[in-house]
This record gives sequence, C-alpha cells and structure tokens, in this order.
Amino acid sequence: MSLLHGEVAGMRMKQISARKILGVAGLALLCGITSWPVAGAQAQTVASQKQKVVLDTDIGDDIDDAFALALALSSPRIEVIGVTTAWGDTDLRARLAERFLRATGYGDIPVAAGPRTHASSTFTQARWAQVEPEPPRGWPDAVDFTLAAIRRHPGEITLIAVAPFSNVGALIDRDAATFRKLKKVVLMGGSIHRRYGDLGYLPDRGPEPEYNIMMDLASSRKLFASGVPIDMMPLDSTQLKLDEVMRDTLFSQSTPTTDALLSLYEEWRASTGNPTPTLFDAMAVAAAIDPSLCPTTPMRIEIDDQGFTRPVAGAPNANVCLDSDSDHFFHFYIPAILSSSGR
Ligand SMILES: [Ca+2]
Repeated sequence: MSLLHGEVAGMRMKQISARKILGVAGLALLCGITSWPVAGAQAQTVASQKQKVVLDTDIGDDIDDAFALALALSSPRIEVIGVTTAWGDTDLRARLAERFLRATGYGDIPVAAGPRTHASSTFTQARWAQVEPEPPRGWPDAVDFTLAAIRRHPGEITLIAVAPFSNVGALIDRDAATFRKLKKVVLMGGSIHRRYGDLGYLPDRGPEPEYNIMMDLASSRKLFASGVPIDMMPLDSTQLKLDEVMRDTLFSQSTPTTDALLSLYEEWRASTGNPTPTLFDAMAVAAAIDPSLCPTTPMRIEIDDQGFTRPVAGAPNANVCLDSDSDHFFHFYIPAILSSSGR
C-alpha cells in the first residue's frame, strides 16, 4: 500500500502546487509582474514549508474529533498526509473519516485503520459513518501506514494523537526506532491541575484520570518514555465550549465543511442529549498549527496506575499547556473553518 499512498500523495502535491502557482500567477498579473519562474519557485517554497501531519483519531464517539479534523484540513500550514483511526471499531471510524474527507473535497487523503480494541464508549455518529461503504479489500493498516510515512519523511512528520493511544503503543511495539524519527507528537490527554468541568471560573478541584490516557495505560506510558518530543494538551487547556452563538455562526455558512460538521453534530446531539460540544481535540490541532495558542511548560510526567498524569522531578518528557484563552482559540478556529471551502 505504501506505493499507492506515495502515488496518491504525489498527485495531491501536484494539485496543491498547481493551485498555488495559479494563485501566485493571478496575483502577479494583477501587479503587472511577469516573472513566472519566480512565482513558481515561491509556490514551491510555500508548499514545501507545510507541516506534514498524521492525525490519529477515534472519530465517531465524542464530536470533537470531527472539529479537529476540519481544522487540520482547513489550515494552509498543514499537509494532512493521512488519517488513522484508533480504539474500538476502527473500521467504522475509518468509514466516517473517509466520508468526511470525500464530503469536504479531500478524498485523496489516505485513511488507515488501527488495531480494533475493546471499547466501552458509545459510537454516536454511526449512521453517518455507515453510509460510506467498506473498501472491497478493507482498510490499510494504520501501523504499517504510519511507519512507512515516517520512513519516507524521517524527522518531518508530526503525529497529532487525539484518541486513546492504542495505535501509538502498536507503533512503538512494532518499530520503536522508526517511531523516534517522528518530528513530534502533539496529543490531547492528561490532567495536571484541572479535571473535567473545571473551566477556570471557579477554583480548580484538582486533577482526575483523563480518557485518552486512562483507556490504555500501557501505551500511554510507552509514549511518554519514547523520547519523541511531546506537546501535551491536557484537560487544563482544552475544555473549549462551542456555544450556541458560535455554532450558529459556523453552521449558517453551509460550506461543505460546516455542512458535514452539522450533520455529525446533530447525530451526536441526538445520541447524547448534550447541545454543547467541548473541542478538546481541536486544541491539539490548533497548537500544532500555531503553538502560541497554547503556550507550554516543560515537565516530567509520570502516569500512575489510576491514570493520573503526575508532574514529577526529573528531566522533562513533555511540553505541557497548562492554560489557554478560549476566546483567543475560537477567534482562531472559526475563521479558519470558514476560510476553508473544501476543494
Ligand atoms: Ca478523540
């Protein structure tokens, strides 16, 4: 499958380069500039500066993964080279991701499914996912896919991990040396001072085990011991509430992206009874795009047997974002989504 993915990725790069060249060329015409080779070279430089990203997601349970994927696709500073699905029914998650990518014009981005696991969570967006057919020969393996991508681009790939870390653990088990050639991992997970529901308006009630860490403690520990640079977005900085005014602003635009998000939101809302998404995972993507949105502190994190992420003395193994500005985040997030018309 790696050859196929390479071809697909190559085709995509050509499409991106062609678009960029047309854009720069149009600007050059407006400005009376006719130096086409320079415009082409500028376009190549812009394309090559994009951060290569693999998004590892448990899309389909909570709604924030879809909002995170939408942001990754919208950013001109990120090239999503693959979406991998983790935890639970990874095949159904892959169908959901594939449908989302097709609906928003990104059907050329590869989707791969990780090892299926036991999961007690509720797949809230199954109906939308099931419309997408299974591929005749099944999904590519996420572990094979990600390792091949790292080998093609050593030191260049950012893994944005916004699911229980079952795929990450499998990557390390399969080939720890290649895993270490990631540029970095940006993750949503853990809890340092704030627990679920601590939004900074009242005194913090202290940490509690967070879902992505707690669901697979062994894999979480392998990640924090891997030596790969980690940017960690815990509950402290990711409880970002998409309120009704912001939802109306987004959904009323009816772009391919906001229509797909609205469909998934409505199914999630009907399943959970909760009207207000918390965009935990979208902060991991936002921080990968612009680290100033979630400033970090170097810390050494140990994971105890209950799933707490404890800061301890010693050499730092993660850059941890302990606080964020929700208003700042949404002033970044919403324009980014609305500027993306898909393709
Ligand atoms: Ca997630």
